[in-house]
Amino acid sequence: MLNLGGVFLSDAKQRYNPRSSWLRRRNDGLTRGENGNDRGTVMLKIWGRRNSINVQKVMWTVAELGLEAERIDAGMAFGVVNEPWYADLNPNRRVPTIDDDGVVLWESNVIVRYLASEHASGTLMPAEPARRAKAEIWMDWQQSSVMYGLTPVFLGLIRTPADQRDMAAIRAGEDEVKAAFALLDRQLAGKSYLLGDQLTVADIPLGCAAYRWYALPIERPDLPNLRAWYERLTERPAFVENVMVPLT
Ligand SMILES: N[C@@H](CCC(=O)N[C@@H](CS)C(=O)NCC(=O)O)C(=O)O
Repeated sequence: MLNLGGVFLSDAKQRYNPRSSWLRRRNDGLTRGENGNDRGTVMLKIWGRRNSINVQKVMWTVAELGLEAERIDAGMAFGVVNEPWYADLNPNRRVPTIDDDGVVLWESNVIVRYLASEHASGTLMPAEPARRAKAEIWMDWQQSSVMYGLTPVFLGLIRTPADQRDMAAIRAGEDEVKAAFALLDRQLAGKSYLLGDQLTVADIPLGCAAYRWYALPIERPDLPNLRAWYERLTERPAFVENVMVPLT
C-alpha cells in the first residue's frame, strides 16, 4: 500500500476539487514518485479516526472487500474536519469521508452501500431491489433507533469524566438500546446473519453498534440470538481488526 504521508496531506490543504486537473497532477506526481520510483497510486482514500463507529463501518467493509485503501486520521484530536478544503469534500465536517478516484462521499452507511454495490453486488450488497431494501431497513434503523440510545451511553461513560456524567440520560439510553437489541435478537432467531446465511450490508452498522454495547461497562440482558450473531462476527478478521478497537 502506498504511504502518501505528509505529501498528500500538505497538498490536500489547497482547495480541493476532486475532478480538477490538480487532482490529476497530484496523482501523476505520486504515480511517478518523487525519487523516480514507481510507487503506485491508492485510488480509495478514507478520512476518519479509527475509534469512530462510523469510520469503523467503512473500514470493515473495505477489509471484507479486500480493497486497497489509505485511511487518513481526521476528527476530534486529529482536527482536519474544520479545514476549508475538508468542508469542500464534506460540508457536514464529520468523519468519515471518502474519495474513490474522484467520487467523494460522506455519510457512513451511504459509503458502505456504495463500496458494496461497486465491488460485491449480489453478495455483500443484495442485487434484488426488495432484498436490498430489507438490508437498508437495518442500516437506517441502526442510525436512528439504535444510536438514539447508544450515543448518550457511549458519550456519558467513555467521553465524560465520572463527576460530570448525566446518569439519568445514561440510564435512559441503556433502556432504549436494550429494547432495540431485544427486537434485533428476535429478528436474528434461526439466522446466521440478518438476511440469512450470508453477511450483507445489513450486518455492518449493527455489528459495529453491537461491539460497543458488549464492550461498554453496563448491564446487559441475555439475548442469545444477538450474542451468537455477534460472536460469529468476531470470527471475521476484518471485524476484529477494524471494529474491535478500545473504546476511547
Ligand atoms: N451520520 C454521519 C455521522 C458522522 C459523525 O457524526 N461522525 C462523528 C464520529 S462517529 C464525527 O465526525 N465526530 C466529530 C469528530 O470526530 O471530530 C455518518 O454516518 O457518517
